[in-house]
Amino acid sequence: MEKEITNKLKMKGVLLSIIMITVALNVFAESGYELWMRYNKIDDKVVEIEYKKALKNILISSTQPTLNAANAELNLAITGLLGMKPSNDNTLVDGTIIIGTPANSDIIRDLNIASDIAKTGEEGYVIKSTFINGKSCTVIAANHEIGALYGTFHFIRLLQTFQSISNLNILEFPKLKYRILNHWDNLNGTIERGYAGYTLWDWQRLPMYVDQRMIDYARANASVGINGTVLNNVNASGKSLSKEYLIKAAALANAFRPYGIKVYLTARFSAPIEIGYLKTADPLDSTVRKWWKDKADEIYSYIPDFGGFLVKANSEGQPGPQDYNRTHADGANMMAEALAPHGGIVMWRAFVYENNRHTDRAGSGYIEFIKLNGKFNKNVFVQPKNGAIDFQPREPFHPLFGQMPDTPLMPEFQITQEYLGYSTNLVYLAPLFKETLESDTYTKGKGTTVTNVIEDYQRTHGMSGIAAVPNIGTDINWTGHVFGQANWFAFGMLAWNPDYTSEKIAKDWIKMTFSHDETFIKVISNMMMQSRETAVDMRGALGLNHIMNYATHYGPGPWYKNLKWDAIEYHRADEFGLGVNRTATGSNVAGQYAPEVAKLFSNPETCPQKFLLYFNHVSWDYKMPSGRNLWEELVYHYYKSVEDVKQMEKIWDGIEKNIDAQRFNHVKQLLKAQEEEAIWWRDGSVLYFQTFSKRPIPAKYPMPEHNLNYYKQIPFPYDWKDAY
Ligand code: BDP
Repeated sequence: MEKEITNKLKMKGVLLSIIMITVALNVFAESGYELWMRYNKIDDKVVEIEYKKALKNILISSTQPTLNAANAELNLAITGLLGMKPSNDNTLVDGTIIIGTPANSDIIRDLNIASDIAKTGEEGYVIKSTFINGKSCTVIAANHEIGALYGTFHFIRLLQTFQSISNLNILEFPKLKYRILNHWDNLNGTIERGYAGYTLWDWQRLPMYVDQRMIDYARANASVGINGTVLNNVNASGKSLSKEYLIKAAALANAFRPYGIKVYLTARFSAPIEIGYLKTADPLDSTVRKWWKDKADEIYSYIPDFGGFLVKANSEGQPGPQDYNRTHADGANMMAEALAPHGGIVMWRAFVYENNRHTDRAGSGYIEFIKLNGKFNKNVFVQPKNGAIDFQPREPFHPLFGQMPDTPLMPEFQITQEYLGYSTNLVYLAPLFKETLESDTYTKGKGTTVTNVIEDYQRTHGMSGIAAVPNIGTDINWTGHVFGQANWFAFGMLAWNPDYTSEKIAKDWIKMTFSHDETFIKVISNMMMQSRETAVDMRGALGLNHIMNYATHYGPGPWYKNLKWDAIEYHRADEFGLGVNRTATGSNVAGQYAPEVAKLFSNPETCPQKFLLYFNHVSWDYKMPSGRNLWEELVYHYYKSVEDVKQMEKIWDGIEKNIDAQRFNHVKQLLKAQEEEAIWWRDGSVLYFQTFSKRPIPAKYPMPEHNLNYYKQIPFPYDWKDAY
């Protein structure tokens, strides 16, 4: 009996310690909700000592809401990072951080930094280490409060990445004026091509209830300088412009305002008919024009700093001015006129193509818009996607960049991974964004990059901008895949300054999100940098694109055929070879680029390998620089992608000790799913293209386990459209 009791007690002891261990582990478990604004206690003594001296007191010059937000954020950061709450009073002590503008702070006004501040414009800032009355201080100063908030976030980033803050002399301002997220959120709560849950906007409880999550969303955006958000899908419902929804949108605008984020809406072109009960939406009809003017006035009565409209017109079935034989410019200018008195802008999308077969979709946007250069009102942006087809894993830059000098262009990127394995796949997108931004358009001679082109509109038109479709939803970690957060972060950083490097952004993000361990940073940033190439290899290297499953855009579908759309138009495989002839002997999309670029792309010998099959139909025997022929090269890339995903899994297994179990397991499971998708793509695609090439898969590779039919029939894991 006694023995039994002892045993029971022993068991209890074991149980208790198991429970204690679990509790201890859970303390470190992290959901990812904090994003990169994760202010965990610093574990480096040297850094901690420096920071403790420099971060004793925060002095803000007024209680204006944006400065309050800066104050609250810095308090939160210091308290978390140092485990010590700073004081918040007007006494100058050693280690005071002063945040404000010359207009509301005597201290800042009296400092000799007016000329520096003057250089920072509407949203920039200065961060300076200095002595005031013999006390060592850090000053975060700007022309406007929003600059001070951005400066505060920059300062916090320095702390999170363990930079020295004892001798700061920073002057920053954004390179682009409009830095916008285009949410594809529907009023029913779903998100088009969103893979991280449902919409953040709680239409049911707005405007009475504004969740804390709205503030955290605004903090995250402000921390990387994003200054605008389009709330609703480009495939819009007219209802978004009804009074009922405008009042709700106004509540969001109020929540975002202190963080410098303006609200925009997608305007459905036929809204005057649907919610205004007019007979027409003809942009040259005076009643329609008046309707938009009145609508704009109404919107501004609820949201005084409303940003403007985003419009998808005459594209994929959306209504537009061409329904009335008017041009895109007619449509855009009508809306621009309504918004102009209030300072609003129109972002008119150039993503248009005929849904017919036998036209090369890659050329449609250019054909439609090039003739409209200079025909738009002053407050209109034309918005092409980064590439001419869609948000593919890899496309050359859109030919409109550099060729519409008289109409500002605002490129649109996709952060959500519509064609990149959703939030199941680890794909770091900064290299994709940079690839477009750094492309040489040659439109004003060699070295006219897309970045130069879009930045230059600031000089010529007083406006410049960049936009992206985000990957944000109601998932606890916001983006579904914790690594998806890096893409939101990277877009913001590049929107602020397109010259930042992908490596630097990745490394900062890793430090802020995971760990300061040097080996960890090195292996994980290398893995991230490689991940985009892997994503491309997986889905068709060498310039292939748009050969995914037609309906879901997940998994392979180079075999797809229906009445409107055949995948073969995107790859043109035949017995001779592979690739789409877009040179002068084909659809001549290459000819839409500057002559130097057209020449480069039109010759397989000079065309960058990564775009080879985008522009050229090339023989299966074509000798690639690697010494392999085209068939072998294609097979090589498909096989490499699977190996690379396995390598990512190995790397991830190796860092288990560096991070919490929750995020470790989260990524581990997703990498496994990514491996399965890579095998599906590889085996399905190789077997399919083999039916044309009639060449063997080199014997060194493992053969596909099943026949082609098997891969064609693998069902998509979950198709939301069918899931009612
Ligand atoms: C395509 C998407 C579609 C979007 C469209 C767009 O498949 O859902 O509505 O782009 O950007 O990539 O308008």
